[in-house]
Amino acid sequence: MSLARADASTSTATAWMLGLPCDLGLAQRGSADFDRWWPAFEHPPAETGPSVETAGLLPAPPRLTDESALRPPYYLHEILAYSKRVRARCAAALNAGRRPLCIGGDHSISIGPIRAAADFAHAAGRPLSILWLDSHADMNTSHTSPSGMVHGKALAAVLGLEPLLDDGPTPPTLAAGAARVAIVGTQSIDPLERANLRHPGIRETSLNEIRRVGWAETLAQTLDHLEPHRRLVYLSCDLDVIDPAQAGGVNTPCESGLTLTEVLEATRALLATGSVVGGDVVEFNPHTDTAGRTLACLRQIASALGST
Ligand SMILES: [Mn+2]
Repeated sequence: MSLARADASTSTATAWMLGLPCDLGLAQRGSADFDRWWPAFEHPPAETGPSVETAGLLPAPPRLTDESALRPPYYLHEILAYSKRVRARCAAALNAGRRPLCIGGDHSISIGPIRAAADFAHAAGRPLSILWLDSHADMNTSHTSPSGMVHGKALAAVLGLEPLLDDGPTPPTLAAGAARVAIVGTQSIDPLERANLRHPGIRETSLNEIRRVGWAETLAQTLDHLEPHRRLVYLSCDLDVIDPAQAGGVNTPCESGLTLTEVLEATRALLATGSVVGGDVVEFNPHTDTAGRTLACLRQIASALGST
């Protein structure tokens, strides 16, 4: 694949927006009902910009009628099957010169688009970085997860550390610490999960650390680690990274968080490097949203991610 083709699917490429209403990655329902809000994304107001192409919704497998017998690993097989379909759709979009933008769903939906972006980066001869904006690290595996729920294993699965979620060969750009990963805004990491953060290439910045060094310095250090001048970068935004006063309509809110403005600054700073190969905004739960505030955050971040 030529470098010119790789450039076509970075920040300057047309964003290709796919709705992924899925809540199989956790016990709580709600994120799958995002499909009711999809029309507002499919027919966006002018501020979303004319460059966003909408690819429609890809419905997740249904939940079982009787969930009383459910135990970890919950819907792992269904999520894996769904993830493979998402990966294939995103791979086709990337190869057509589009920049995937996946919205809605719990964080398990990020596995497919990131692994597709990693395949694409490998073919383009570029290493990959991931910016993971999240109050949680999502680095649990079956050995460390207290709940067993897949949305808390999403980043581990992306990096090929959770064999049960192996959706195909781990791209060389993700294997053996090849990727640079910045997890930014953490407030809650499970005790055993912390050991998984010692994986090479991972830099974790807690909310406490951010408030100590300041947001501008955090952003500068994060961009330094992600090396967008030589790497393609994927941005995954879990809405629970935002303070619940602004975005409480999420599945696992924490006490505090970044401001929406800070998240938008990070998004725009990354896009300005011209190296963004894809992105997602996840964990919106309409059932716990108040006055559409979280939906408004989702729209603004998606809009920023979709702009060229
Ligand atoms: Mn998450």
